[in-house]
Amino acid sequence: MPPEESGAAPEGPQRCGLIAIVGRPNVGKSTLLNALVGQKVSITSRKAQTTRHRITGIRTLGDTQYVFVDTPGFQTRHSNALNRTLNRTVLSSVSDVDLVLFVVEAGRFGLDDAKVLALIPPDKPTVLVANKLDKVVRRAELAPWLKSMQERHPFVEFVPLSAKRPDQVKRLLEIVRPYLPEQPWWYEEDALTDRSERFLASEIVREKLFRLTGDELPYSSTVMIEKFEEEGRLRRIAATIIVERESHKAIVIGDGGERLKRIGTEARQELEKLLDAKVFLELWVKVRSGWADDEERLRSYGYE
Ligand SMILES: Nc1nc2c(ncn2[C@@H]2O[C@H](COP(=O)(O)OP(=O)(O)OP(=O)(O)O)[C@@H](O)[C@H]2O)c(=O)[nH]1
Ligand SMILES: [Mg+2]
Repeated sequence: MPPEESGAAPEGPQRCGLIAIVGRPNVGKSTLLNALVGQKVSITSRKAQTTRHRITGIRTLGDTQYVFVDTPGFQTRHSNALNRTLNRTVLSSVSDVDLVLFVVEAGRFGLDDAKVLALIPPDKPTVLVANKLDKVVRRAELAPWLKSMQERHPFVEFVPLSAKRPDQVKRLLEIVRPYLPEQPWWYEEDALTDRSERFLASEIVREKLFRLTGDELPYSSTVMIEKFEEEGRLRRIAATIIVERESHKAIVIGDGGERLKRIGTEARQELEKLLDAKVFLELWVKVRSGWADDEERLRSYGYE
């Protein structure tokens, strides 16, 4: 598309590239993605293993279109079919990108981090993003830690930041830009994600489920959209929350249905903002034991 038609800066050619965001669970990859895109496209929570899918987030600034790929935190602890699937997603994301953002918590590098780093080919340009800088109390210890990180991998840049600080995230965008090749943009200038509204709906319900059940509910719960109907600016959505045990079902429903109601209300409010539409949301809870270790079922639930 010629620049004059796409609204790009007319002076030069367009830049566009793929950037993978990888790291162990819970380091803040999805929070960073949302900050880089400037909109929530990937769900986040205190629970490890929140992200289950490869999610694309797009940001177009000046002549550059950044196409970020959020990935599930790489799993090393349990080997069930779900985790094997998540790990395949991470591996396939790293192979064909222009740049990798390897995310760790500032000042920390454990075995889980090392296992992920070992998967990144040394010749793939990789930026070390030391996130959660706001939580580092002893700033003086950060310089020697960064130096030790230099010895672990040929990183092309070192960026300590907090994903919750927009000014610091903007700097990261500037650092990334030169690594993206000159080529025409792949998406419309205002595109935010390649995911469908239906997918976003299931993710938002899953986020509220995770956030409102705290540590009581094991991570192996999922959400299936049974109905997604568009009538002008109205969306009629029915979703089923799938859990592994009767006891989990009771947790999700809560006393007198209170918790399920809250999950529904919070998900609906957020979806109305995200989709810019009125939303009717129906929620159901079903028990299906062993789904997280059943390859065939995983595929039917949309895991690649
Ligand atoms: N203090 C602080 N907390 C952060 C920062 N970035 C993320 N968090 C928190 O860290 C937790 C995990 O964030 P996520 O973005 O879901 O982490 P993730 O790496 O995507 O996790 P998985 O998808 O499970 O692999 C959430 O509670 C975030 O609010 C940060 O810069 N500072
Ligand atoms: Mg995530």
